Amino acid sequence: MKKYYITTPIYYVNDTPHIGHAYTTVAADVLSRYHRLRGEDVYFLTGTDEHGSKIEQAAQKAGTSPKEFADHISSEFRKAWEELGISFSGFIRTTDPKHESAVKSFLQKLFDKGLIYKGNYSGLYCVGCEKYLGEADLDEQKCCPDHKTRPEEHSEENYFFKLSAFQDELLARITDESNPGHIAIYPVERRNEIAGKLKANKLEDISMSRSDLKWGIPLPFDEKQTAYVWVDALLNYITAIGFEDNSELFKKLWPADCQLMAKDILWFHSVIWPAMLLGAGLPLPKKVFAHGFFTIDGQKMSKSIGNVIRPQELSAMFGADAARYLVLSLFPFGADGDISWQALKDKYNTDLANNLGNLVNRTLDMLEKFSAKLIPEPAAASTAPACADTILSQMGSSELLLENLEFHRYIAALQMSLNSANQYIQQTAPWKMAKENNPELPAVLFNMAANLKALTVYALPFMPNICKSIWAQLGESEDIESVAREYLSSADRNKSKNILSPRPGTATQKGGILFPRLEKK
Ligand code: ME8
Repeated sequence: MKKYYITTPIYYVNDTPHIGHAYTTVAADVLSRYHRLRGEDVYFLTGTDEHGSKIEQAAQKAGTSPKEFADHISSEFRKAWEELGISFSGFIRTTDPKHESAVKSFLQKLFDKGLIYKGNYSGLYCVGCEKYLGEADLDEQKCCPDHKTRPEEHSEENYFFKLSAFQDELLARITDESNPGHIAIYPVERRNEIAGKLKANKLEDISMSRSDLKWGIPLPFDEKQTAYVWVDALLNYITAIGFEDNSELFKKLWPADCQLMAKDILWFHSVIWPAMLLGAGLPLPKKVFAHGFFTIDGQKMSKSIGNVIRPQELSAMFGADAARYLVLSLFPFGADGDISWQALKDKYNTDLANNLGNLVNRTLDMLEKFSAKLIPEPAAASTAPACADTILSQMGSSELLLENLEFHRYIAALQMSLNSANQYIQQTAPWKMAKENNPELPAVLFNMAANLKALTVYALPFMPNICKSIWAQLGESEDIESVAREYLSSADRNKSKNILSPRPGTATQKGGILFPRLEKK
């Protein structure tokens, strides 16, 4: 069985989750669900990043200990992911003793190899970014442009990681696709940016410990210092799956197949992380994908502006499944974009309330009216055109879009197929056929049910609960996931498409409105 190991960043616990975190996590979930349906052995890791100055300061402000603070916010992330139907396999916290111990063994390994050495560092540290900034990174007010705060002067004796030793190897692994240890960075423009930086500038060694910060993992070779929060955090991708014991899970899963994040932290994932792995003699992730950063109503999302959107608010407004679909539908995954409540509502009304909601409604309505709620027998010699086959083949070729993380285009393809299913009803006009006692009516009603079933298979990774409910309305007693997996993982889909065919005689059960229309205001 092919394995698929996918990760999200582990999120800082200085604040509760927002739509940015949900964006990456939902994307990872959709991919996980799709790969599971393809019959792959999927492991999906997410979690929380709990050490460092940022968390220490947030806890202090809240008048509690960093651990208590982290416990609370980490559980908020878990809750938010549960609400959004995130099907993670593992949830790592960097305060897990297993993680702490594995970080120590990894760092000891690098130290023993002479890749970590003691030195003096002085620089400007931005707590918001949890990194040192150079003078050139600051704005005119000498502030961090992202956090609008003045970085703190730090001058201390600490440990350095020999990042500079890996410059050539990194460049080769990033740019040469024929290299067996190639790390594919996507989108390609970002790959070029990273490669350009590696070509143009000499990599400098990085400070990898802090002498004045207690809230971190003590270094195994100098207990007075703690590991730099990014070094600690990046290691989660291997500590969570049993790196320290070289477990069966670790041997099976590593290297990761897909690591997701936004462009803000691509340098850490495409340069520092691979260098750490090279240092330890481990393979590099196969693919690193940095999606864009979005603004809300044209502005950076921030608590002080008051425009932060929380996942719970999205679920309350649209329902969890629709929220999952909507966040991935507005702009291409690799690009920057703008989000607004209005754009989300408009998309909800067009794609879900009008297109999908209507299709479900009309299909179930007509089965009730013209077929006594039963899936009819399609006449053997029917001449009614079948549309489900076209949907299956169109969506089948769109799967590549999903594999390439082009959610936005995949969603557009799904909408096209929904349109054709709605047009099918318009063109065949079952209400007229009923009036005219047209003998093809049962075949048309059967086809309508078949279209809907085909579409749910392809909407399933985005809207698992809605699709389950549509199946229940169609009277399907079999689990949609098992049936969809049987179809999508079969070697010959033409042969296996019968398993998606509605069964005549099944009693349907019209449910309530799936997507109530939202008014403009
Ligand atoms: O950076 N647009 O954690 P973090 C799109 N702990 N995505 C966004 C976003 C936005 N406006 N805001 C946040 C950290 N994200 C580290 C990671 S990993 C070893 C350590 C998403 O809580 C996006 O995935 O600041 C981004 O990379 C991540 O949240 C940053 O989360």
